[in-house]
Amino acid sequence: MSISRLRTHVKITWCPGCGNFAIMNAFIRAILELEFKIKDIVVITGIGCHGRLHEYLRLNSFHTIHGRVLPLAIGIKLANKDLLVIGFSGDGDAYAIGINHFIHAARRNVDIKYIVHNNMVFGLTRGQVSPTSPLGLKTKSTPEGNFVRPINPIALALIAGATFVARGFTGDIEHLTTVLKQALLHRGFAFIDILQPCVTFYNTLPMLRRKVYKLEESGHDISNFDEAMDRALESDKIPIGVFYKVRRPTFEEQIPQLKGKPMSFRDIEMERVLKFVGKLV
Ligand SMILES: Cc1ncc(C[n+]2csc(CCOP(=O)(O)OP(=O)(O)O)c2C)c(N)n1
Ligand code: SF4
Ligand SMILES: [Mg+2]
Repeated sequence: MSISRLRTHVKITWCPGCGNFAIMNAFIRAILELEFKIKDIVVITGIGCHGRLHEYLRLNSFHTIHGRVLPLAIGIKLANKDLLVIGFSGDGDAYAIGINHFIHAARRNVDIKYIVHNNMVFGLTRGQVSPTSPLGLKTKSTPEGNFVRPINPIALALIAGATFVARGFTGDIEHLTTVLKQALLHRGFAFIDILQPCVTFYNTLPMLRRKVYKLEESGHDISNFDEAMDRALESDKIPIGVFYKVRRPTFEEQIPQLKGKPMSFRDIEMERVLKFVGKLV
């Protein structure tokens, strides 16, 4: 199957050169190379430039409100645990309004994949500061320079309990595809923060090209939590690749009621539902 089979005919409205193109192409390549059944995939997108992605993909999808990608993804996964559920957010979507969901999804180890397009600004609303904007960055909302320390999504995901934590870079599609494939194959909460330029409001590409290096070429042990945290806190250089991977029981595996057939394929026992509702009123 070629890349075009997974693309719709909807006209792409991203600015030419936007990092979103690389994320979409690497994602399609990962899906095709892993030969997943297309009918089993569900993509959820939030509000932001990244949130146009579902329109361009010929996949089951759900476009939700700003910051609520993870509640939707978790609900879909609990309703049908056989689906491959993949959420896409921007850095504003994920780390500002949606940050509570991020921490709890990681902590619970829900078996969903979470891909964050981190351009370090609010792109769609025309370039305001975001939780990952660096100190000093001048934006429309910080004309004197950002004075609030940025959060570190990789360290946060590790400390929250994510069982797969990685960073991608849109300047290296081959590498990004490999990282995405590993995330898609992981059983549990798989998180990838992807560094991408917003060429219109904050072009990070030259800086990123100077600073990134690949974890797998530096002897990093992905099973070692402390080592992963040390790498996550590096700032002079920017490591990309998988920081940490561990197998732990997923949220769904630990809920006895979810054993057996997916909930969405079960008959609804109306009598029991009414009895339960009756107890509440
Ligand atoms: C509840 C709510 N608050 C605020 C907004 C306005 N809004 C739309 S997109 C966005 C931020 C987009 O930034 P990001 O998530 O980083 O996505 P990007 O556009 O950079 O891909 C905001 C604040 C909204 N749509 N809904
Ligand atoms: S505004 Fe920025 S993030 Fe949005 S499409 Fe343009 S380059 Fe991409
Ligand atoms: Mg953004």
